[in-house]
Amino acid sequence: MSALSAPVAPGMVFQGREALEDWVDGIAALTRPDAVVWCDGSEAEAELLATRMVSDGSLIRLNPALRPNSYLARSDEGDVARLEDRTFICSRTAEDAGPTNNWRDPDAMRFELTERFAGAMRGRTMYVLPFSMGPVGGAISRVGVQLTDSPYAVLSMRLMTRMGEVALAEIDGFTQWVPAVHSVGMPLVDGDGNRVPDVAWPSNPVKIIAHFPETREIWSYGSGYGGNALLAKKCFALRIASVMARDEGWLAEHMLLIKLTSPAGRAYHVAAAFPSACGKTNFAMMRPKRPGWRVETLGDDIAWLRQGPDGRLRAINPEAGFFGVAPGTGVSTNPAAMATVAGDTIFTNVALTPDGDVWWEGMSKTPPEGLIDWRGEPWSPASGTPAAHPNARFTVAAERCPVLADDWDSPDGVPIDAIVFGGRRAHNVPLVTEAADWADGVFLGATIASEQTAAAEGPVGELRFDPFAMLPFLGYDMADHWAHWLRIGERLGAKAPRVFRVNWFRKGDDGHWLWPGFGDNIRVLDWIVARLEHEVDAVASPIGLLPYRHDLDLAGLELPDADVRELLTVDAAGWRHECDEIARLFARFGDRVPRVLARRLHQLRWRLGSYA
Ligand code: GTP
Ligand code: SPV
Ligand code: MN
Repeated sequence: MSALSAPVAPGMVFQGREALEDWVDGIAALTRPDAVVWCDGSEAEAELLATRMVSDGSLIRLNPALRPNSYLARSDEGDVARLEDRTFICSRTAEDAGPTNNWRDPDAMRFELTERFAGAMRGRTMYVLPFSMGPVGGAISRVGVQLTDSPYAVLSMRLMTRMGEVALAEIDGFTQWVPAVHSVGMPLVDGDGNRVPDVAWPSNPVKIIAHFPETREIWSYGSGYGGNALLAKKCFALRIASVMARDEGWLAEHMLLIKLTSPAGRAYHVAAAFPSACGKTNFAMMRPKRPGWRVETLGDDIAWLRQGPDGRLRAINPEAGFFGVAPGTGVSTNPAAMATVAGDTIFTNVALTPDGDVWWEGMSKTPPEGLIDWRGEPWSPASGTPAAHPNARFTVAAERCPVLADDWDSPDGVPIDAIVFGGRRAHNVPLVTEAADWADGVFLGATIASEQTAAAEGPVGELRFDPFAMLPFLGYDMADHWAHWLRIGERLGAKAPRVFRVNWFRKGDDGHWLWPGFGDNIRVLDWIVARLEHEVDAVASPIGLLPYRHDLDLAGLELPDADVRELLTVDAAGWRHECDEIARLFARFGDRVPRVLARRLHQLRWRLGSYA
């Protein structure tokens, strides 16, 4: 096997149709599938694949009367989330990947991948998935091609991207495309050449998600789940795209995108970065609890932003679907998401009801009787485990969303009025603050911290810094990313969007949420719009501009006075401690930290020193 040379030599250019065909042939020669199928992205093709998966037991067809054209997949228990310690950035130098990424020497990684992928697809079909990130032919859009031996990945990529003929037609003689190779790492032929039976969720105990920033390549082995397998998403649209964006002067960010219309009838576009499982999908589909406001969805996870010819920052959602967290999603918290997943949806790792529908924690107060849990076992509340995996997800096309904005696939994107940073913070971070200027905004983004969630393997609840909500998703050095943001701001000048920080997750000492969240978050957007329109003043504090209490619409909430005070005040002692943590974060990057940010930290400490 090792006699096979790596099919992709460093320096190879992934450009044009002929190179694409050569590359597909080369990967097929390495991985040795039984067949190679170029996917056209059609309905008929998807139906055929799904039907085949239902008959081989890798998908469960849900009751068409309750959940038309929808399926349930159950993953292997060892393959339920992104694996950050198996995700690698293989830039030429370790310095370029930075201290927060797992760096691997590209030649060593290429050698390992060649060994692992040799014969990895034996007995399976290799699917060729051309896809466009962003509206086909759009100014900010890019194309990629994923090769995969997972039909689940094919069905998901068809929902998540503009996949198939439309994207292939974009690849002419000059088009550069991003190559992405994916195998679940479980060939159906053993070492002696004998066929082995398939399993419902093939995967390999060894998992590698590798990125080569210089050649823009993605190689993923051993996992079929989410961001590990749908390579257009985090691998391309964030890790590889962030490197392209650095080199070309734009931004690829872990951000939702909304169109917000005020009671006055004015429309604004807002981009917001929150770490994984911290509320982007909910924010993106918010049903405002205050009259006259409207929130419409453009994207729920990733935004590509670029300065337009008019000098303003414009953004697109490069994706075409949602891969959303199921638990916690219900008609009271996110009715738009519930309507979106009413049909044409793939559910993964949720529970199954006796009548063939799905259920998860938070969908309703009391679980239906006779549930089968995400592992396929009978379940009751007495089981003591969740019925749906905490990182159970739905995969569905954006077009199904009842509150999708009409300009969601505008080829030139939408102009951004405000950027919002957030995280899951039980303490310290107020409900909302505004950055004094762009550099302050970059400081807010750089110092996002959040309690860890189930979206990745790791200790849930532990506080960690997640700068720009990009810690697991940036393809280069994090401090260089901050410098890049500062440069973008210089170029935008007076046309730069205003920057805010929010926190929906503040808790009281007894553990209750101080803020109702969800549709009531519109009250915070209301204040943000009032600031954009210069309608209200703000209180200067060491950590940013805070709302005057009387400028926040709290009508009908009946929040205890003490809770409101806690949501809007700055605890100097807590922030002095936070400064120590930020200093430790900055120290990890040495002198790559932009001087402006180091100076802001210094100033923050001084201001806190004299703050009661
Ligand atoms: P990824 O897809 O992993 O990037 O996640 P996301 O950022 O889109 O998070 P999502 O909107 O799916 O929310 C994750 C969890 O946070 C769910 O369980 C939600 O119920 C919960 N959540 C979202 N918004 C709020 C809020 O305003 N308040 C509270 N308390 N919880 C929220
Ligand atoms: C996240 O973890 O931020 C997700 C899910 O959006 S995944 O696609 O698995 O990365
Ligand atoms: Mn995400």
